[in-house]
Amino acid sequence: MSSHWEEFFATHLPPSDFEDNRKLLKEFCERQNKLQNNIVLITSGGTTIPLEHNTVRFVDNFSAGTRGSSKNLYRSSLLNIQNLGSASAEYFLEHSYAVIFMHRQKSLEPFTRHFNGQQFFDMLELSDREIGPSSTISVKPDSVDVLAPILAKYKRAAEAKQILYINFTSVVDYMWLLRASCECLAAFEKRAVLYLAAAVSDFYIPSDKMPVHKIQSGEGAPTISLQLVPKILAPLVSLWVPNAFVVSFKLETDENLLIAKSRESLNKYKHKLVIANILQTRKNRVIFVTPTTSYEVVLTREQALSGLEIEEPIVADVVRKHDEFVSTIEHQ
Ligand code: PAZ
Repeated sequence: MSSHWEEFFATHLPPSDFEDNRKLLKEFCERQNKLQNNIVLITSGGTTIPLEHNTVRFVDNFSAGTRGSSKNLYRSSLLNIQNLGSASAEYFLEHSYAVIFMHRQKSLEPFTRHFNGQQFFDMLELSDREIGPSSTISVKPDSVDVLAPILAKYKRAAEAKQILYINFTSVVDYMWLLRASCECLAAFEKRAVLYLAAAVSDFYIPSDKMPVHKIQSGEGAPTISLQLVPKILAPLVSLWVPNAFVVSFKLETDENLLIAKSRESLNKYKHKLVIANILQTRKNRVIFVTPTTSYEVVLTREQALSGLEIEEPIVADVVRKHDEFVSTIEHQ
């Protein structure tokens, strides 16, 4: 009998651009593996579950995508500082990791997350009111200090081909891309970190139970029956990347459940670390839960005002734990 996750893949088609992404992943990983680099897969942003095959309506999971991408260099009005996933990507790059940034389409991305569209335009100056062939665009002198360090880091990562961007929308896209990423990461063995910060739907409507066309309101309020999404950490840890350093995130709204649920997850899937957070305080406080310990990483108000982001100490701690894990294995 096939397991729940095997049945999921057997009954849900991959996204249409799946083969292109698989090729990109393969090329990126082969190159990074030849260079003997450490690598991190960061998942960031929320997954959707469509209510119709021709999707007009869908249910979304909360997540701005900050954790994966962020760097709150300046807490001024110039910068957009939302998103965990995108923040962490910048810090892993600083620790010389190659980064696969697997994110929800249109959620925050590393580097560009610092500027929302209008704020970016406000930093630029146009030479003439009447646009002509000699018109030029420049950065306003008082914005150079803000833009230059981020641009320099972006260019460094791009030129070194140190980061690969892959995007998903639905939970089905996410599952296929996650498995394809793991297929490539397996070769890195202990040098791979999985940093699973995406907010993945727990419930969905299976493909064969979903209407093809838009649900008609004239037919009355629909009764929607959801099923459980397979717990993908189970095959991921035990089969796909058994030698990697796997970190999952746990989001709760009830503080009383946070540690217990994180421990439950560690006991069940046997990965290395759960980073637990509460919805309202996730930008200032997380709890690192390992099989034997739990401790808080907290950002004080002063630190936040001085521009520090919580993802900086989070990533520093994950990197330290990953180093320890690698050296423990080497000494066995
Ligand atoms: O993307 P964001 O910075 O707004 O939020 C990050 C987060 C809360 C989604 C992440 O830290 C997290 O807890 N992810 C796991 C979610 C879950 O338990 O499904």
